[in-house]
Amino acid sequence: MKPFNNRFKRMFPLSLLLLICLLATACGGSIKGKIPSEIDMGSANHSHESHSDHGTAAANTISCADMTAQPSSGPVRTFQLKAAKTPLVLNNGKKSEAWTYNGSTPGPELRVQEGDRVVVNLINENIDKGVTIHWHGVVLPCSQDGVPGVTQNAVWPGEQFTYEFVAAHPGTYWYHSHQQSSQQATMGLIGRLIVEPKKEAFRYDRDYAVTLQELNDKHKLTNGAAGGLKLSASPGETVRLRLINANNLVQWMGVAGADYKVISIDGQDLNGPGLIRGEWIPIGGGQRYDLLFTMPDSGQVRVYSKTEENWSIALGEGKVPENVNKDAKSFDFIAYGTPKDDGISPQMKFDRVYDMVLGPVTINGKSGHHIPTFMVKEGEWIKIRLKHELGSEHPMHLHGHLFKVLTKNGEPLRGSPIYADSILLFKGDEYEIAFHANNPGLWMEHCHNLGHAAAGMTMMVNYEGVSTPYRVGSKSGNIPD
Ligand SMILES: [Cu+2]
Repeated sequence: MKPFNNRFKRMFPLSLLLLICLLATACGGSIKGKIPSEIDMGSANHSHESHSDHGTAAANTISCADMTAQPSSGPVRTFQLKAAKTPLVLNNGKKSEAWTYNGSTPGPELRVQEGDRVVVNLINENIDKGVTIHWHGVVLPCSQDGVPGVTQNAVWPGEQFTYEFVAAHPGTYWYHSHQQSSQQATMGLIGRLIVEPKKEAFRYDRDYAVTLQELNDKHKLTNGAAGGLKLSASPGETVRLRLINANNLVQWMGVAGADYKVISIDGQDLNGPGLIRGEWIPIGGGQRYDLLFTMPDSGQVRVYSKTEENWSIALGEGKVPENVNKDAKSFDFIAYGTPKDDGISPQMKFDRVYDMVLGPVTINGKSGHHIPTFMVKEGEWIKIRLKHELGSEHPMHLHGHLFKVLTKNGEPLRGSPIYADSILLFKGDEYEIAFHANNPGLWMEHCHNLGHAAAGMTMMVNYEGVSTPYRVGSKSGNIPD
């Protein structure tokens, strides 16, 4: 915690910043109000409205719509998700408007095995503005990514769309509508996707996945429950707790009553994670952290947010453990776990290097479709240097790939390799990340504070030679914030 006078000195710039953010958000709103009629997100420069032949792929390109799941030999798991307006009565008796998949928010937890072929039939019953499903963090073919106006058209009331992909990477994922997602995720169109591994790297007796969400900007829910969640666990049992932050803002999560390990970030296992005592874990919007701990003899472990007492999970019965020290340090993966050489290093040669300079709601000083696309070619190694210059936290999320974190604030990572689909930047932070361009398509990269995304903090990483028949804009109604 900063001394008070220090905090006081920061008040003025802070309020100024707040004003800038409010103005930027308001401008974002009006940009959205005047959204261009038709934008081709598949072109290298989509700063101007497209006048190309609608629906035809340009010469010598492959359409994203034709990039579908390869044949696979694993079992097929079929689900149906129906999006509908649902008046909810929460467990605390309060009523809330909600938009749900299958009548609840979060929607059903989909649990599959690594290698399974996942088939999900989405039906839109009555969400007027259209819906999609984006499989957050899952590496899948372009046509299955659920981005309206890029990989498909929004699914309108009475329509349906079937998603199909192979769950190749085990881990903790989630799904949400990517049509006007800042509104639709908040209204409840979210759910969990857990891909269980064929061979488990860690041993545990209990496996729980928990979604933190703020429904309708009012109700802080933990797996849909207001006022916290209770889960069973007995002394001596080992628990894997998969935390999913489906909220826009960073949550600082603490574990009271047990030492713990961070075994996975964004669904990707860490190598040789060590025991942690205290420490607040900053989980950015859209990010997932899996924790592993053994239940103490005293009976209870409490995992909870530093700032929101309703985001709290009590595991087991017995004596309530002492809280984590409010001033305890933050978890940092820079030196956590054991190094493992995978051949990807800050020193290696990259085919292309791109910069992303983040402002309050801008990338490289620009907004939305005016942000120049990062073009890549299949087979290349790409490095992105991110720098957060101004504004609140930005959890930057890349679709269709897992990237590796190379450096943080100029220093190479010294612990476990970190692979992720999002990187959380606080003001002043700099990261270098790298990915192999091995999944041709048209991929969004955006802030997962979805309010920031709606205000323009969203851009494209496009492969050369890939086009889309779909269009973003007022004409199609596809609005993929
Ligand atoms: Cu942001």
